[in-house]
Parts: sequence; C-alpha cells; structure tokens
Amino acid sequence: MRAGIMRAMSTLFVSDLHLDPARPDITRLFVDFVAREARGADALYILGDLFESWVGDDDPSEAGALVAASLRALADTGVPVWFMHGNRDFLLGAGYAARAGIQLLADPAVIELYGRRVLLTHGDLLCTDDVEYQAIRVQTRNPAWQAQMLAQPLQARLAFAAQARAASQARQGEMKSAGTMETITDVAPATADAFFDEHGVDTMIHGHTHRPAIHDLPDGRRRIVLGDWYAQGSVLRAYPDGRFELSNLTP
Ligand SMILES: [Mn+2]
Repeated sequence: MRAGIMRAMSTLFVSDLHLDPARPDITRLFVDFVAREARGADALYILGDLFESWVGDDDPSEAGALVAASLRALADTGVPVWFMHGNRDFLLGAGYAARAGIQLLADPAVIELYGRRVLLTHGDLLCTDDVEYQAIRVQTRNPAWQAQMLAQPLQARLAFAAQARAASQARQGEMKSAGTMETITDVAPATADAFFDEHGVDTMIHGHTHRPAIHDLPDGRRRIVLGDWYAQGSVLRAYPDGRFELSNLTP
C-alpha cells in the first residue's frame, strides 16, 4: 500500500463497465480507479462485460489498448487481476489477457475470500427465464462457433458485432413493450438456489442484470449484484472481517 493512504485492505469486484468509445469519461473513470484505489487492493476481479463489444484480440478499440496498459501496470505492482467473460466480451482471449497481465477465470468459479468460499459468475447463466437468450449463449460459447468467428476478417467480425447488438436491442424493445423485460431478464430465484446448493456456498457475487444490491436471503445466504458503469462507476469492496460494501464512483 502506498504511504499516506489510510484505506483498509480490501478485495475489489466490478462488472458491466461496457467500455465503449462513445463514453470516454467512463473509460477514464476506470483507468483512474485502477491507478489509484486498486493499487492498494488484495486483488481486483472483473466479472464480465468489461467491454461493450469484443471481436477478437486484434480488436482495434482505443479503450482496449488503454485498459490493457492500465491493468498491466496494476498487475506489475503485484495486485492480481482476474477476468471472467461476460456476454459482450466472451471472445476476449489469451493474447489480450497476456498483454493486460490478467488471469482468466471460468464461469462460474468458486474462490476463497478471506476464509470464506464465494461463488463468482457473470450472471447471465442465472437468467434462465430468458430461454431465447440461453440458446444464443450455448451457440456463441461453443468452441467450434468461436473458432469459425475468429477466422473471419476483422471487418466481418465488426459488422457481425454491430448486427448482434442491434438484434439484442430489438429483442429488449419487444420485451419492454410486452411488459416482460423486468422479469425475464432478471435472475431466476430457483436457478440461484441451485447454484448455492451445487457449489456449497452461502455467498454469490455476480453482475449482468444491472440491478445492484446486496440480497440477504433465507438460510443466511447472500447474493450480491454488481452495478453497471453506464453513467457512474460501481464497485464492491470485500473486507477481511467479512463485510461487503457496494458503492458508486462519480466521474
Ligand atoms: Mn452481461
């Protein structure tokens, strides 16, 4: 820890930054967070959707280059940086991870956090009421599909990503007008229960739904939902004494 900073040690969790050239202030907010607060952390976990879109490690976005340099500088100070794929940046590969000094985590993953077993997941796996999305997820996470996609020229992949985003927005528009958006795109409680049971944990941390909250559930279980970085930042701090603190960062 740098001299003069009286912050308690903590482990930091973020997700759903959706970094995009259209919101350079948010990229700057994240780079500042990495350069300052994260320097004093025990570890930084990025639980998916770091980027709004990622078409392969030759992705030409300026945000990609800035974030790689920023995370690499953090990792070089000895702070471990872990990355789990989201539904926007699932094509982020070993090449970019090496450049950024980050370690890839499978989804879901169980970690040991100050003596407690904690389940980490991006969160889309929990949204099982969205049957149509789950089918798309199975297709796009298939290694053969990904290899075929990555073999396309960059321009074709960028065009595909733009088309996929337009289709996703159209679907969300349909769900909004049908009044099903709120329920279908949220976590299915029975699926969350099954995740707690299957992994033998009482604490779960995820993002994806953009509904930040610390849910205290029956049986002493806790489901923590990270917030998005659309208009502000959102960070979860976990402390060695077992406390969790979820708060916003102002640009
Ligand atoms: Mn997501």
